[in-house]
Amino acid sequence: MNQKVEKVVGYDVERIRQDFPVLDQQVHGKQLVYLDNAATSQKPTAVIDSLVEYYQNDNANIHRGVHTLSERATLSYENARKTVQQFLNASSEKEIVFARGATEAINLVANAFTEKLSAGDEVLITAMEHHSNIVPWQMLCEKTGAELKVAPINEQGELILEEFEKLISKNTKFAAISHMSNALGTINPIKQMIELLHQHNVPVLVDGAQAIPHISVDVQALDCEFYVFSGHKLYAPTGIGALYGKMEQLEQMAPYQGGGDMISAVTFDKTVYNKVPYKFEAGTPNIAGTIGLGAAIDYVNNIGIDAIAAHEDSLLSYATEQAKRINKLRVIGTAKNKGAILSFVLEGIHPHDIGTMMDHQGIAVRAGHHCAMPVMDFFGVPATARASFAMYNTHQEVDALMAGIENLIEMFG
Ligand code: C6P
Repeated sequence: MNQKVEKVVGYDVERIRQDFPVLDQQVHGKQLVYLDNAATSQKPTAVIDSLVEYYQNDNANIHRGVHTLSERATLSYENARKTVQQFLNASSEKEIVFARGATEAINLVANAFTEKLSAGDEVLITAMEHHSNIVPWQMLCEKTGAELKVAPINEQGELILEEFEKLISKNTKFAAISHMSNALGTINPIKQMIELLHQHNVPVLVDGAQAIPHISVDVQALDCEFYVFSGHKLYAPTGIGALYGKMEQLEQMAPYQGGGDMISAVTFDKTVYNKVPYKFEAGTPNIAGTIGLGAAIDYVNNIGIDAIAAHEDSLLSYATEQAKRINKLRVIGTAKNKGAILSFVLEGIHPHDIGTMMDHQGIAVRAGHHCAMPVMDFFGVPATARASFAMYNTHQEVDALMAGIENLIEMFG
């Protein structure tokens, strides 16, 4: 490894790796190098144990039974809500709604705004959004006659803030912006963007799916109306995520789905809905997943999100420097403010072949459009290969990635 690389003092990555049993395996006869963390991250033993413990000792439905197991399950579930509240620095745990993930949380909000928008209104997004933060707003526009406006990006993959500002008008009734792009790694100046939107009283949803494992989030300081994320990118199980919403917004919003637990009284004539947040949590939720999310946040807090971010920044800088040495490699997404994602293409090799051939060397990267087809169109590529780093990745793994890429280039001539 290049000796000049700066490592974060006191960050014991080898110790952390021991908490992730899945990392200790061979793939195609090679030590696994897992660099697909933006798709989903691996789970520490503490999270896996929390699921086993719940199913072995406490499994019961919540908010329904008076028996001991149900009380224990309810307590653990509601404790996880408090953990999420503190993690986001929301002012109340009632502002945390559990959902399947970022996608469901965005759809929940878009669905509620159907009642509030009409023809002539506009919804503002950016050109770097994931499909999950495009399609629900397109669907909302189709239903209401509103128009979708898209703020452009530059060749580095950064939002052009002046153009974003120009698109905000008295017609703008909602904005949905990503905190960090999954295809480019760009971190948006969301505080500034929210301030600009609030000058026109526009409510904002921040898609934090990629930011949440890397950036310390304070929803009160950001002052956003909504913030969404998926647990599975934050070392928690799949199928669980959260929506933060300001209480005054959530109280005005229609429920997303009807069913058990979201009601306080039902007759055939009329249903009275439950209070926020339960109004938005119809049916038996992902109880184990929610408890796992709480355990994942505890685990991250123990290491410290700032220490994790510093380590990942060091990996990204190192990878970016090393990538410059490879002539046939073009990095897609070179924003000044970037999270731990290296998207790239190789001259003469299709990204899907990169993905497959890297796997044969034990290296897991994602290849494809990353559910961000408009970003691919902008850069004129069908797809990219993407290496994305997490708290347990090492500088040696960056070396393995670069060696893997050089092998490919040699193989393909
Ligand atoms: N991006 C990726 O490999 P869900 O699927 O609901 O957990 O997350 C959706 C989502 C929303 N916004 C952003 C910025 C995202 O990156 C994602 C998920 C994964 O990049 C899967 S496509």
